[in-house]
Amino acid sequence: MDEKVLVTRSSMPSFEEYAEEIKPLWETRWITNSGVKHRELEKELCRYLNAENLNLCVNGHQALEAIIEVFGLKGEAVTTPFTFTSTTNSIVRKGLKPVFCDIREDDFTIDADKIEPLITEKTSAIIPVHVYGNICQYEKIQKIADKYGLKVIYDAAHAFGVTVDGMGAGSLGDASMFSFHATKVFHTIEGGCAIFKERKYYDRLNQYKNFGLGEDGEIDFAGSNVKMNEFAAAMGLCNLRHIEQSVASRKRAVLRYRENLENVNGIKLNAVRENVKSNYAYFPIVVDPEKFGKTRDEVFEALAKNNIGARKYFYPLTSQNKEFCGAYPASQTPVADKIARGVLCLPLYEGLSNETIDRICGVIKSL
Ligand code: T4K
Repeated sequence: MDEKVLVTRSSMPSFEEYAEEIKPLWETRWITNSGVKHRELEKELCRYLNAENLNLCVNGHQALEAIIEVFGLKGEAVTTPFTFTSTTNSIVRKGLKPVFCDIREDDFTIDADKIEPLITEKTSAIIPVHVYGNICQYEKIQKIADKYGLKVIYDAAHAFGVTVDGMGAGSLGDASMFSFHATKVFHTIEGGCAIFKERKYYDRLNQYKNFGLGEDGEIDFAGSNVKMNEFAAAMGLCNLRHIEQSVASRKRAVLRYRENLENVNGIKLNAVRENVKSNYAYFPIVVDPEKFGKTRDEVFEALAKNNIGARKYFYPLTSQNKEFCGAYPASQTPVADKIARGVLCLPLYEGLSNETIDRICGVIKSL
């Protein structure tokens, strides 16, 4: 049996590099609460992403909840059901009602042309997702938000380092959340950040992520604990030194996949946009059973039999989460429903060899 291939594999610095980075922590014993590594990583990330007001958090999910909290949002948020459940969970956990909007057929992001009819007097935000690093129709979304006075918060968990029209993904909307989870293009083991358009929210999150503690030692509001620790920040500093090489390796892998699968009838690939610089975070395919002759699940099973761990990111739709008790029939978002039934993310990570990619594609083509 061939060696097992998983959907992704964490990029790692050398053990020596990481050991060197964390060595000073044994001298200072300052290992959390906005220490030296935390401050350095914030600065380095601002430089790399050409961003301001970037606030490190314990993970991406908590960063998203924190953004909703510091904006003081209430009521309803228009969002996508085609995402990891974190997006929807954040909305629900912060006491808002998610209102699910359909997605676009070619890049799987929220369909901006379908947002406006979903807005009511209770709507306070639009929370789209740059799914797989595909950038949403940001100009159309902003226009709608401006017209109705809504906040725009991007779930940019997949969009680290992605640029659109020469701008970093983090410069869009009122705020963006990035995930630095172990499975992401850039990681801090667990971690994430919020990037705000306005400085005052960066300051507010600083306080929120440390229990609401003010400079005078008083608790100004009931904050939480969303701080990134020094070992995580140190991992980020190491990984950031190698990010270009890591993305280049992913790019090579994606081009190899495309060469293999571009002309297979019934297999649809992610749309490529001229104005977007990708980070090659995921390699989704969408199986059309009528044209391909097999269902997505049959492709998944065939890969599994060959020790290849593809994943059904993102199936089922988050609107089908049990807590909603069927309140959002999938037929209300028909494109999202169709894509979720056909999508499969193939293995993709730094160092994935061309031979392995050919083997994966060989299994698919043999069907
Ligand atoms: N919004 C979106 C759109 C997201 O995709 C996510 C996270 C978030 C928000 C929330 O951000 P965070 O709070 O996580 O920062 C994974 C990740 O846990 C999750 O971060 C990610 N999205 C989601 C898409 O995938 P699982 O349950 O599929 O991961 P798991 O443990 O099955 O790992 C997948 C593969 O990754 C493994 O087969 C091997 C590899 N792996 C995994 C781990 C944990 C490694 O190589 N190293 C590791 O340490 O959720």
